[in-house]
Amino acid sequence: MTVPLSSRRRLTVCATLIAALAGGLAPLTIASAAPVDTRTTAPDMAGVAAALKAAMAEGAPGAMARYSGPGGVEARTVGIRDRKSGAAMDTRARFRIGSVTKTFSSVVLLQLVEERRLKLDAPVNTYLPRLLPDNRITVRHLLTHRSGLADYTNAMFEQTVPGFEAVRNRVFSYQELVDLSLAEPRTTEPGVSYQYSNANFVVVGMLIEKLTGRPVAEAYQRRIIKPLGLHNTAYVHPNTRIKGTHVRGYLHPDEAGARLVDSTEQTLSWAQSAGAVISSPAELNTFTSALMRGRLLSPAMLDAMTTVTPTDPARTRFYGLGLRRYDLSCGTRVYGHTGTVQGYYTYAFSTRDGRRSLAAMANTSNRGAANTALGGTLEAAFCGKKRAPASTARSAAPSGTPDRAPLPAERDLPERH
Ligand code: HEL
Repeated sequence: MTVPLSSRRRLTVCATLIAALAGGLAPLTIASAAPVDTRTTAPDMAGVAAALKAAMAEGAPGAMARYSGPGGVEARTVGIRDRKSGAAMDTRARFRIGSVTKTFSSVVLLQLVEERRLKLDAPVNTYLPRLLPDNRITVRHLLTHRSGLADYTNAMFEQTVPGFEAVRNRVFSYQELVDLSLAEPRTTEPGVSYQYSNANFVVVGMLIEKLTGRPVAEAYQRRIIKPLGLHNTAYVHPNTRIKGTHVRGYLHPDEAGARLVDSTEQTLSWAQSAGAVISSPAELNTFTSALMRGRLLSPAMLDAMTTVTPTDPARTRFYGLGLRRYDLSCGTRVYGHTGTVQGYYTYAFSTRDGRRSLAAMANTSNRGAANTALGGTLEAAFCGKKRAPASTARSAAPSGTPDRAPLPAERDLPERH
């Protein structure tokens, strides 16, 4: 029997609440999937370009954005993608997408759930015996950043450039990364609070490899890259180079006025399934749009993935299963992920119906103001020029926040949300 969509959403919300309560968790506010977005708002591409320029004014050598919607594709570039050659930013160029990789990993794992090869609410140790010191940590806790596994990258990159240079050519095993996390105190009891950690998606990678018996690269290839016909998207770990036309990444040192560090070549082994995918703006549009259109997951799994809880006090940001939701000032909800790896900031989001998508990147990092400015592309692209009626705008925007204020980037907030 087919369950109507609205009932399925109610069921998902109820099931999640029951699971949370049964697990003895702190009560959570569960926000269900957004209704299908039928707006046809045209993107404000001048606003998108202004946000890109603002990212440059904040220290990015270049930036670009590509929007795809019912009216077609629009792209904007500013600045350069290579400081040595002076080559202009180019929307055909590949770059490192950082934690947008987490959405790829989540899709693969949720497909394995669909295939009944694992259960979301089963302990991780069921599949990876004795890996974690707590049998209460479930697969869902990993995907929602509620496991309490410490983020070993905070210590690793406490000093930005020395931290990066110490790992840029290193190849870690998954176990070594888990050990780094377990050497630190856990940040929450399982399931109790959202504490973003790369360690969660390292364990997701281990689960994928254990259950498929193959490297994660093959899983991304077989389950996402090939079916969607992506030719510029790859998981190349531990190779350090980005093949083909690509954007070079420039890391800001902590010391004011110090020269930018070209951080393009690195193993990304410190992140692997938490952050090592390379892609392009068009292919990120294709990926987030296909995901939201249900081309990668069943309706039930997509409902699970888009069932979110708030991560910030203003309640404009949410996290589902390896997926963020941002509620924009015009009332539009967008789903996707952000990414920060040395030299690259990325945003890749789509509306819930997958009809509109935006990918934006700037070739710098450790410069929060540039990332926040880049985030302004979301408001411009999805809210367009027209202001929403006051009542809608007020209900979605945090009080006192102007309609078009860019959302601050996650690491620019005083606490990590
Ligand atoms: S951090 C985030 C972002 N995620 C997480 C992951 C990713 N990236 C990292 O963990 C890299 C952190 C170091 C980045 C480095 C820089 O700016 O290049 N910073 C420093 O070294 C600071 N000392 C939550 C922001 C996400 O958006 O999900 O990507």
